[in-house]
Amino acid sequence: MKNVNKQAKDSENRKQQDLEVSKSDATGQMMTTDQGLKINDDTNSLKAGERGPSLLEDFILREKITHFDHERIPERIVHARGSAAHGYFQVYKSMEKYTKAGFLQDPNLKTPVFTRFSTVAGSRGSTDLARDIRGFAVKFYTEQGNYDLVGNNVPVFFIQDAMKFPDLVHAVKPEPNNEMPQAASAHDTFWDFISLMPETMHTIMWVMSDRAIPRSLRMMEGFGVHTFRFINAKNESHFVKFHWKPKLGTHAVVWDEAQKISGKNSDFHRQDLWEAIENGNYPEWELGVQLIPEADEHKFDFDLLDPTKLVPEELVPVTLIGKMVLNRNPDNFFAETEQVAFHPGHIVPGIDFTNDPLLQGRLFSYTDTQLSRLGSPNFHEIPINRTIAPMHNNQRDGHMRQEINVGRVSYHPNSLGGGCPFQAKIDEGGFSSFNERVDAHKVRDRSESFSDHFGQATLFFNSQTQTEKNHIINALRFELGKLETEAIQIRMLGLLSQIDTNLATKVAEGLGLKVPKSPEKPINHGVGADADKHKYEPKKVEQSVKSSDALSMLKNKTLSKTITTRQVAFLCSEGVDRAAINAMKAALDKEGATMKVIAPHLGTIKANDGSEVKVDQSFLIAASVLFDAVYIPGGKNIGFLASKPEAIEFINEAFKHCKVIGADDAAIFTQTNVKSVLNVKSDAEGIVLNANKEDKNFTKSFIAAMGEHRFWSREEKL
Ligand code: HDE
Repeated sequence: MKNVNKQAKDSENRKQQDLEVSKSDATGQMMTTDQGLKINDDTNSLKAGERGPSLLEDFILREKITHFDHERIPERIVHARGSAAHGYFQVYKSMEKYTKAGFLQDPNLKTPVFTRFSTVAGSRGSTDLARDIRGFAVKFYTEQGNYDLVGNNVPVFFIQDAMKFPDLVHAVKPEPNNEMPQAASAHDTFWDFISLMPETMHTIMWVMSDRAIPRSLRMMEGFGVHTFRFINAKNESHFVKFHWKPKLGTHAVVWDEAQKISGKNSDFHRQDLWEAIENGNYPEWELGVQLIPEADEHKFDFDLLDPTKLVPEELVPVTLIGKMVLNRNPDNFFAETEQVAFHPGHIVPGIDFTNDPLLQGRLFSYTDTQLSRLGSPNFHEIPINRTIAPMHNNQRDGHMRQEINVGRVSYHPNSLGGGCPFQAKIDEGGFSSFNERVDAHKVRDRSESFSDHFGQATLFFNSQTQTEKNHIINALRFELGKLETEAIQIRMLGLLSQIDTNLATKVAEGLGLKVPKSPEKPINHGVGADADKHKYEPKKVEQSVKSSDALSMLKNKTLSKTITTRQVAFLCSEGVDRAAINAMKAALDKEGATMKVIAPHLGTIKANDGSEVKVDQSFLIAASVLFDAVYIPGGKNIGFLASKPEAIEFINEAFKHCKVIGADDAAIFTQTNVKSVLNVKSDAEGIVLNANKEDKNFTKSFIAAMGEHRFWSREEKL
């Protein structure tokens, strides 16, 4: 057993060892120029006299400034804002029946991975909490070469054909005349495009749901989106949909919180991921697959090649086949997170593409974009991108080539180099594309089987709890409410009425408009002007599955009750009950949750027993939106906090966002001087009281309530 573990550990470390050779550590070293010349003065430039002009001769100044002048590279055209971590993937049991992919065979093999999460629309410095899809890109450094699973946290995409991707991105990015708004879809150009492209409706439902404002990158699902293929050693194909299921469950914040977090800490997600890994709370996901035999391709109400559709788990269950653990932060953001280059076309034998027209376009785009972003076809040599598999071919030269290819041969076939490098036979691991029969006319067209634009949008909406439906309605009211052009709002109401009449009516109420009686007939603008319009008329196909729990975060079994890594704010001031702090802290520690003492000032405060309590954050810095729950320990504390507007605001906000509030003394909610300013109903759900310190189960009750995460009944009452 020991040997097996060692083998797993060794395989996990292979990429780390590979990166080691490129690391530079200046500890204990002298400063030099790029040429290795030791520098004697890094503060003063070379001048003609103390007060004279700088000399062109100053090669040290020139080198330093020139390097600085060229430090920036173009940010990613989409997914510019991202955070990443290293880790490993391990399969639970051999998947040999379905795929020959090497990393999916041996449960003792740990394949190194580098995973980058991102928002789509914002720039590199934009807020983490934008309403947006999140990228979920995993690079597996397998022994057969790099495999990239470049997915999102939403299982479907806006458009069906790569041809419309530049239009979609132009529409959502800041408007070109004034570069506004940043990292936001709530503006006219986005909704103008969306309202003219009914195929976007299903994904719009997801983006308007709380999936688009995750609580943490560690608490969101991932999806491969497209249908891919698994190919086994007998060359048999199964269609496959990939899922990542987070061990901590799938959780979100609410929109009001998201906007406030953006102001308080725009690195909220990045910091959360970084700190979790630094503290040894390694985030984990299970990889799930939906497998569909080749023969069942046409069995569904939708086309498997259509990326605006998902396969309901009621029709094809998700089988969990392995796990990914992220356990190491990058050493250098630029070298790793910024320079990593993902590409859905990086595959290994055993995995292959389908003819999904969105995927097909992506296969071109990703290498192409690296050429302008990273500047050279040699981007595969950048340490974070290089494979741990042996790499030999006849590609040569180009900007910044690192490899020194020896010998005189750089072509194939050759006899001078003994025919090397050899082509690999299939049984030697050589890749060959799935032998799919394609027999067709060349057409610029789209299949009629892609025409259902509303069926699964309705399925998604119908699958949500009332709370989730309300959040979707409010998100649409917010987004559409920001538009300047009424015609776009009305067009959107027309489309929403095809999904659900109540949804459209509720959104219309918020906008002060009426749902159009005879909405403009949606036209699929994605197809050619002289095409047979009837064929392309968007349809609604009744789905055989009417409601799917897996699509709702609140019904979903992945909504785990664990409170590990959750953050609790302890609101304290002079005279606070020390024993109460200790008891709650100990109980939270046991659950892996963390606490911070929030008080009127930094430094320390005196507890009721005379001891000093260290303050983590003052009210000036802390905010309720940065915490999952609030605890108000007893003592003299209570009277003081009740008169402190910042504390009242803290508690009110936690209540508004349906979070757990625990207090040792009900007085905080009932004192006459605060009653008028405190919006908390002390008998509401999720308010846990330890009146007169009599409740021995208080900490237990508080933790159990935290496991429910939010008490939505309060929101409905508000
Ligand atoms: Fe991307 N996408 N994409 N995309 N995408 C990029 O590649 C593109 C799509 C996704 O962390 C770019 O290296 C086209 C779907 C992620 O580095 C670019 C189309 C899905 C990331 C590009 C799509 C994704 C990208 C920009 C439609 C989910 C970030 C920088 C045909 C399955 C990867 C880069 C990272 C990044 C093109 C649609 C996921 C321009 C043309 C669908 C997670 O190549």
